[in-house]
Amino acid sequence: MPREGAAADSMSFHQDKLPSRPEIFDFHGVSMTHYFTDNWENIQNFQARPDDILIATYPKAGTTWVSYILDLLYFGQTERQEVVPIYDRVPFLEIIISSYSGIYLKKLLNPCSASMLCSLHISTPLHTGKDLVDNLPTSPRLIKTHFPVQFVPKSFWEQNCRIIYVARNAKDNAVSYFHFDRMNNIQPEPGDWTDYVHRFMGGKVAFGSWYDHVNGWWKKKQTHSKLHYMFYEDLVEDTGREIDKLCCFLGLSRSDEEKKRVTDGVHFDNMKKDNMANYSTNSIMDFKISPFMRKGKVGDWKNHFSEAQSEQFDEDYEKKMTDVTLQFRSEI
Ligand code: PPS
Repeated sequence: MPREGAAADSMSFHQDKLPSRPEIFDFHGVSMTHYFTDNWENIQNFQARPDDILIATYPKAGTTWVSYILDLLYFGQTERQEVVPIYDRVPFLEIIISSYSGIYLKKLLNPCSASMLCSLHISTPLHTGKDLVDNLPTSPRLIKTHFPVQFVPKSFWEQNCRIIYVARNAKDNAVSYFHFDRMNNIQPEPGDWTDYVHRFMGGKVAFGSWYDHVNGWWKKKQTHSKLHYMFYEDLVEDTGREIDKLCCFLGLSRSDEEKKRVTDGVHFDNMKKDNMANYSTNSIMDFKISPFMRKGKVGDWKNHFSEAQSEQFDEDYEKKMTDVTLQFRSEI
């Protein structure tokens, strides 16, 4: 359970001061940090709307990519894309950090973006992902979560919302998460790579076990028909094909030309140089350590895992991933 006073801690740092690294603790059986549990009651009581779309992932599985695809499919390339970062267009529901959004919004408050934000009815400062969702001017609302399936607020199920789950092979996911934890000041200290692999295998990272996460959501797909389960590797292999599937799932008819525009717009190289997609406006991340848009590849794990680590990982994987209907590709 969360430490007492954790909420107060999280609210206590100033906009210009970096927060200290949080500790991992057990929260209802899942490793979490207080940044994602301090707003628990409010999140559990969150009122979803029937047309809300939830983008659910284990961290580093392709959330931003799919968020950007959906944002473009629904709202096209507008001025909004030029001034509002993706993390404010598709808010991270469970996050709570004092001035988290305030930092972003403050940075955006040049005369042009300030008037844009006003016209979008976005006020500043906003303190939680939920506040951002509640203030979203768009319809549908696109919402991001990293929660394991059992933590999702019940109103999403009651309202029968469409949910898109993105999964990524365990080894690349671990590598991406390791570099993210190195550069993100609100993530726990990752330690060195060897330690990290063990922590990842043991589920001792924020949002818990990758194995439980991907399996939990896979099982849910059997009973919730409005859940589209997709894979990062498929997106890399053929982004256009996956966008077609998304359109089908969402009941969207878009011309080939529009879909091509989206496919091109969300190419890794384009997103990497787009300041509204690449998190460069986010002051809790240190890009000198590692960029958010890092490599965007399948198989980068080969540059990190030693042979012995890979063997040990595979052995452990076989024991945990017993459902043969859920298959990942760690190379394409
Ligand atoms: S987060 O912080 O959990 O929301 O991160 P998330 O967006 O889920 O994952 C970040 C990784 O996704 C890669 N990415 C992409 N790959 C290919 N193409 C595109 N367009 C793309 N956009 C994001 C990003 O580079 C991170 O992976 P790594 O392996 O670290 O490069």
